[in-house]
Amino acid sequence: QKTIHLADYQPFTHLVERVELTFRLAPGATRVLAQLHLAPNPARPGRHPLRLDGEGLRLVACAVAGQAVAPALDDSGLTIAPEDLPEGPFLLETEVEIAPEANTALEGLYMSKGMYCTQCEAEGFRKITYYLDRPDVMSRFRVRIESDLPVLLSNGNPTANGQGWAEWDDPWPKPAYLFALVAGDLRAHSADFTTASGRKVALNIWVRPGDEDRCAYAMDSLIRSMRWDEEVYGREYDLDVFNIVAVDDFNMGAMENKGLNIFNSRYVLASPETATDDDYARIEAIIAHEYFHNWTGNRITCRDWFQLCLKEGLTVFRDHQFSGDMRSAAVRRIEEVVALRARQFREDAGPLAHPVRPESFVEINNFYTATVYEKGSEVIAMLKTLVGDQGYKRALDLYFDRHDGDAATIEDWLNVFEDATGRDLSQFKLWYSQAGTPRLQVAEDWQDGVYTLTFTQSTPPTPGQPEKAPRVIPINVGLLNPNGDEVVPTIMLEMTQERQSFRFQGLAARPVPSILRGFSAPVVLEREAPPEERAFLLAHDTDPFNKWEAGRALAKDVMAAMVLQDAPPSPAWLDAVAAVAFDGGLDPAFRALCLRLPAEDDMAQTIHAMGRIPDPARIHSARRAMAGALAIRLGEGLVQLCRDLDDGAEFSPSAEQAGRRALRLAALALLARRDGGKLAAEAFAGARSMTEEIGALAALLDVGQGAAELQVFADRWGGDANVMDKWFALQLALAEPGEAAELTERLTARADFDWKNPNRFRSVVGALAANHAGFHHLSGRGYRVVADWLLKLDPLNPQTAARVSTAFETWPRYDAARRKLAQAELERILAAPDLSGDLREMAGRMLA
Ligand code: B3K
Ligand code: ZN
Repeated sequence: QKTIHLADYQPFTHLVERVELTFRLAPGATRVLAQLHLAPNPARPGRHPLRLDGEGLRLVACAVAGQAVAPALDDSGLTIAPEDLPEGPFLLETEVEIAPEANTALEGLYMSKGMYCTQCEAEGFRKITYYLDRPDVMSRFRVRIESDLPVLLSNGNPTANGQGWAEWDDPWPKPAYLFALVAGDLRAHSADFTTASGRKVALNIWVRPGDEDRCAYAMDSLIRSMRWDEEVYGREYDLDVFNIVAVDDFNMGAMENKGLNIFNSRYVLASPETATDDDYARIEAIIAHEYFHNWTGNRITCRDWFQLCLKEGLTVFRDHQFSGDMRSAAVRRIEEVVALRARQFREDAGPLAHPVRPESFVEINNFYTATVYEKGSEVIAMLKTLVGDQGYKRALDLYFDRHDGDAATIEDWLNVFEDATGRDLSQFKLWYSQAGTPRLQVAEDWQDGVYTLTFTQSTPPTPGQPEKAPRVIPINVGLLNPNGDEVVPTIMLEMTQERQSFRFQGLAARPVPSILRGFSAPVVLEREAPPEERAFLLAHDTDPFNKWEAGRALAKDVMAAMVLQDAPPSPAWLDAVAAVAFDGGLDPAFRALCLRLPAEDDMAQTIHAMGRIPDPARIHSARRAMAGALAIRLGEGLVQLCRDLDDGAEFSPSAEQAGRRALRLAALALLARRDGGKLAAEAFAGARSMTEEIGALAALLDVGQGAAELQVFADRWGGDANVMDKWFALQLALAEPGEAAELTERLTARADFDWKNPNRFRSVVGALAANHAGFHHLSGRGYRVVADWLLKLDPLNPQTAARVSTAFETWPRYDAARRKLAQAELERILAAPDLSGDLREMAGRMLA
């Protein structure tokens, strides 16, 4: 298998002026007729053969300028010799046959429950027809679909249709990865939208019959996204229709195909009875994300796949801004950082660490990572902090002006910022090329009324990058008086050197610093502080992120001391949490976040960063003990809290109500530790929403109860795959460490464990891998069961197998016994005959 390098980029030999495609759909034998209007690319002078990508296609016919030719065929495409090509522009016609019903990889054209659908990003179009399947080759597509199915969709605007056929025309040139086609017996939930300049757009969400009444929230999110992009970025929608299709078998969340977004049904369908508040928030965010791609990704796309963060980092940043505007910005920011640490910091600390813009890859699908997406977004957030809101706005206006219609690069992106703001971003660019999470150490000095903060930055080695240069780090800092008043409101300190001091004058007393407010840079702040100071900031910090962060740091200090020194849960921490939990002046969603204990995997990462070896079993017991101590400390107040928060109001998915439910369920879970789950059982029986139903069930399972409720839940929801995924995942998330692997074996033996469905596979195998103490159990069974299932899925769906395999990425941080067990499983995977390139690359990198 070949490694592709960024440094080898060359424009393609040919340009595609127009593409006409005809699909004659049939499950076992679909015919695809392609007419490509090609021309030599002036950027590549000389005569070149024509190389087209193609995989798993049966070539039926091929003609150049009307003359049949016999191209050279191989596993990855076809080549037509220069002598067989005219000198100027010419028409290439091909006809191929493919079998969508046999496509289990869910890439290219495949079938899901009788419906045809496509997934082309990154390199799926080559499984549909022979083509120049790379993002810098952009063309106008016209599509004709022939099928008896009632709904036939493709990109762009509908132009004509009749009995058994439909035609679509996309006026916007696009790379093949944005191509989409859907055919099925579908129903629409429709609405209209009028853009700022008066264009009428028909909006449709297409679902299976019976699901129409679960689309309202997705539609509402879409309309709000469209308005927001006009108001905040001045970006209007550019077609007459915008279609979204929900499909049950999908390898990821959703896909931004031009004018025809395709979604995993779990990120579209929602009703109070079936979707949790988290589901609602995620639907809103993903609908927005895919919609925002219309400008950041589609109108301006990537030159090559190394530039993936150009569209993904920016679009994640935009969907974060949007969610922050729609909901509590503070709560959203905390949730973003929790997710960033759980996924991206974890990736950055292990064998899969790579820069936001990688320099080489084997399988590009393996690089749709937390680093490209989430760290890519954080890098843009820093850029905005550094150039200011006005500078950011000028730069983005220039970006859209200058690059509309382009396949652009990170260099283009940074040039726009340099030109719009006059800043030199050469050092900043290191954020794109250096992997690893910087560590930031802080020293303080207080003398003669001058307070000095001295920062030192360093980044641990990552694969292929032993040495790192100092980066630009925007550090937002505020200072508080010992009485809790803010004496210096947030200012940005711009760190550019390895070690740098910043002075504050005119202070009456030694201040308490609040450092890295709003999490202004994706770094690990290594600053030891006494519990009193953390508790002080939790009580007084005016920055909501750092207020939460102080509580989180305190909880981690406590957990680390319990794990490493057998210390008891500290009263200082218990008091501090109690104060927040019962502070009616604070947002309930914020209080709920403060009650959440650090995750076990996150704790393992922290302990490892302290230079110690994490013991999953000890971390698990410590976390349990912390919850138990908290339940005792909060006492009867919890009952009152549950009562106060249950106001009987009619369900709304609003952030306010969701926050109240979150706090109530957090209290309920703690109470279960005191009353053995009595109140939780009542809450389950009286649940009026899926949030309450699953929340109460979680509280029960967490204290070893809930067997009867599990059965009730399965009887009630057995016919709803999206809801049942929660049932599978929850049991595994809360399984005892020694029982998780065995439970997985029981659940995977069930008839409804449809392992070829990625959602179900992730809800079970992925959930076992996410049960920290269960997966890393010393018996080695967790590792073995996950590896067995990866090997079973790989031949059918390598993309999802490779994705779930990242469960193993943390193996080097554990003790010798666990390392040996995990390594043996990775070696077993690597040795499997006919292993996919996807999984081979992942296992290989994890073992390197
Ligand atoms: N761009 C797609 C992801 C494609 C993943 C290909 N393996 C969804 C998104 O980021 O919006
Ligand atoms: Zn995206």
